[in-house]
Amino acid sequence: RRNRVRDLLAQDEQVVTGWVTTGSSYAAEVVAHSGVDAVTLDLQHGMFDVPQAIACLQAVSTTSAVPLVRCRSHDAADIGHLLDAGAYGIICPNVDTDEQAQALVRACRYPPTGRRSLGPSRGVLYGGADYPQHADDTVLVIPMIESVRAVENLDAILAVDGVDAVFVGPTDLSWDAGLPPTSATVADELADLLRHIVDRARAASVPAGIFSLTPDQGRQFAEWGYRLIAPGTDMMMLRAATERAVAVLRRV
Ligand code: 3PY
Ligand code: MG
Repeated sequence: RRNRVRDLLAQDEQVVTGWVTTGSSYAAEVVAHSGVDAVTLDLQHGMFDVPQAIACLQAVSTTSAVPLVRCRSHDAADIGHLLDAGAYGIICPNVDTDEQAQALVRACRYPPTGRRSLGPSRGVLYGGADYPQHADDTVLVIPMIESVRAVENLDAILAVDGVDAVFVGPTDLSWDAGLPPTSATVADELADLLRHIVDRARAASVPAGIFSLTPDQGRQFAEWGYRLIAPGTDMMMLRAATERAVAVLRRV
C-alpha cells in the first residue's frame, strides 16, 4: 500500500494530521473519518500505551487516513515494534543531532540501510504481502526539531540520508529557548525560529511539519511553508467544544 502522505509531501501539498492523545480506538476512528490525510497517535504525551496504540492503528486502517505514530523514546526496539504494528511513519521527539537522526533512520530501515529486524506482524496486513520489499521506501522517518541544539544542528539533521521530513514541536522549542510556552499567539522570537527552520528545510528540499495549538495558527504556519500540520489534539478539541457549549448554555 502506498503512503499517501509521502506522495503529498513530495508534491509540496499540504497534509493535515489528526492528533490522538486519548488512546481510544473509537476516537482515532472518528478523527480518521474527519477529512484528515493522516492520524498521528501520540505515545509521548498521549495518556495511553502500546496495546491501545495497536487498537488505534487498526481503527485508522479502516479508512484512507495514513497512520502515523509519535514514539516515546529513541529506542530502536520500541520504534521497530511500532512499525511492525503498522505505523506508516514515525515522528520521533527530541532529535538534537545528526547522529541521533542517523540512529532513527537505522531503527526504521531494513538492512543494509538500517538495523530494523524483519517481522512486520501487522505491517503486512496494512501494507500488503510485499511490505518487506517496499517498507523502506514507504515508511516516513520524521525527526522532531524542538530544542535550540536541534536548530543549531538543523542543516546536518536535514542532510541525513533517509530523513523524509522534520516536524517542529513549538512548545518544547519555545521552552528550551527560554521563551514562554506557545499559546494561540506566537511570540516574535519564536516566530523567527519557526520561520528559520522551515526556510532551511525548504532550502534542503526536506518537507517540514509542525504542531499547532489552533487551526488558525496552523494556517499561519502553512503560509510560512510548513506542509505537515497538526491542528491540535483530540482532547484540545473535545475540551474547546465542550467549553463553548457550556458557555452558550450558561448564558441562557
Ligand atoms: C511540542 O510542541 O513540543 C510538541 O511536541 C507538539 O506536540
Ligand atoms: Mg514536544
